[in-house]
Amino acid sequence: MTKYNQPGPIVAISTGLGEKSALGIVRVSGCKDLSFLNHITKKPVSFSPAPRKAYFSRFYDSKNDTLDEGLFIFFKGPESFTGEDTVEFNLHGNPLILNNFCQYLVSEFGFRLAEPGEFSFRALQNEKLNLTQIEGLDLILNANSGFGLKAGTELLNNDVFKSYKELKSLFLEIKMSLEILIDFSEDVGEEEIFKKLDGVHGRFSKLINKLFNRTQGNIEHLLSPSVSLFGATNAGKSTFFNMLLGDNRAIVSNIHGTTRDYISEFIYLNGTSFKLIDTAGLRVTHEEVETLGIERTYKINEESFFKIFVINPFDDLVDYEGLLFDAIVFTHADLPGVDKKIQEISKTLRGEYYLSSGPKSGPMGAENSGPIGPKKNGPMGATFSGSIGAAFKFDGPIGPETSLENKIFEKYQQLTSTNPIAISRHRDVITDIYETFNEYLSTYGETRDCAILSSYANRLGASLDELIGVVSPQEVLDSIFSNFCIGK
Ligand SMILES: Nc1nc2c(ncn2[C@@H]2O[C@H](COP(=O)(O)OP(=O)(O)OP(=O)(O)O)[C@@H](O)[C@H]2O)c(=O)[nH]1
Ligand SMILES: [Mg+2]
Repeated sequence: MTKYNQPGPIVAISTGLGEKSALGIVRVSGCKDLSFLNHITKKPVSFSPAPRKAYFSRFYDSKNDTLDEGLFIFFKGPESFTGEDTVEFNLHGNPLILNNFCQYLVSEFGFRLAEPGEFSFRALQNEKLNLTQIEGLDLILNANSGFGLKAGTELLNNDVFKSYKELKSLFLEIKMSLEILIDFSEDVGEEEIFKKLDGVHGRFSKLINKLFNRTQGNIEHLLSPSVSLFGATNAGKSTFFNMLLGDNRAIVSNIHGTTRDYISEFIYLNGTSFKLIDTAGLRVTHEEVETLGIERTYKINEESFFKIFVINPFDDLVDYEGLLFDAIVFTHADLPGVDKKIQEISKTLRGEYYLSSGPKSGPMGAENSGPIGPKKNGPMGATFSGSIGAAFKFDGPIGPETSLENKIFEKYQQLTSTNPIAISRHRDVITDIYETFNEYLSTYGETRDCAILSSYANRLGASLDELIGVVSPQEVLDSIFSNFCIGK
């Protein structure tokens, strides 16, 4: 964090730098006066911009050449994002213009190019935002899913923070009661204090249990949910990938091992973006590069949010030990005899399946992937993940209840319905508080030893301060701010 601790004026491009765009924003903060603005706009020394008012101007360099023209808005500290005097310039979005503009301020007026997240760091330092809000901002800026956006907004709006503060104030009541118990129990009466403690414990338990429940489940998957296709070589994964994408993105051929490295593209299902991943086909190989590709397939399978096992029903079924799946897609459904083949496989492989009949079949859905065979075993229940290794049991065929798209979205909704806590730092500290509090409670129930209870209370206090962001270890701050983009 030392790199952020240098005061002085900073400048950065605050909009995306990836592509040329109509507009781009350059932001400066911490300028000691606005004389630089008079220079670059050629306005008289007497000109002083009113805060929060947009001015149109041309911007000049020292040789009187035009850098660009656009709007500028002055925000007087502390009424600004960083809490310092800030100016935002709305320029044309060509990165060349934006970079030249920044470089000019650096070379002529003593600005420094901001580090990633440095504007937000100053906002934290000047108490414009608390640490939880900064983390929310980070989520909003980097979210790849509706869940990430919603969770980020909740943090930025301080909704979660309110629960943390409530937990802290309940803790202070506990701590206070313990101190009275140690120092003044004779004056107040032990029974009276225990009665009060019982009540606060109940309220603390209720709140920490509620928060702890929101830390459960595989939440990391929800921030950037991916849908992966895996299976044997030539199963038809790349064909199916292209079909879902509506584009011939992946190479398809009848040569085994065509896809050697994974390929990913974003697809949108019911307004949420999912990363669709086509992987290297699985087979026994001694070829070095293909082996590396297959290792990646296993890793992707482990990390994916929704895993689709793609099977050509005319091939022998292979038991891929350790791989998991949420649904099966049988390809080659356009070929005669496919029903019989699927019936045979369904005797050994259990899971919900969908049919794909190559590129001719159009998008999948209930119409062209209806159930085949008797649905005598019904759906596999709420968690329909299976293990390929463990799945070779006779359970009879189970057809899909709904389209594959809905199935993916259903799983997504199921996991987000508990309103999980998106930030792993919060989940870790909440778990720590939950565990320490339960240890504290059992000591309270067994011995009521004030010395031990106080030591638990001290631990709880430290964790609560960490949760609220009063004390944030250096590495936590470093990891939060290094994740930010430049100009934020
Ligand atoms: N008739 C028919 N042919 C298909 C279907 N799906 C794939 N194929 C053919 O099967 C062959 C293999 O398809 P790919 O999509 O490349 O298979 P893959 O699973 O990606 O294979 P690898 O990349 O080697 O792992 C190609 O010749 C495809 O045209 C299908 O549903 N019906
Ligand atoms: Mg392929």
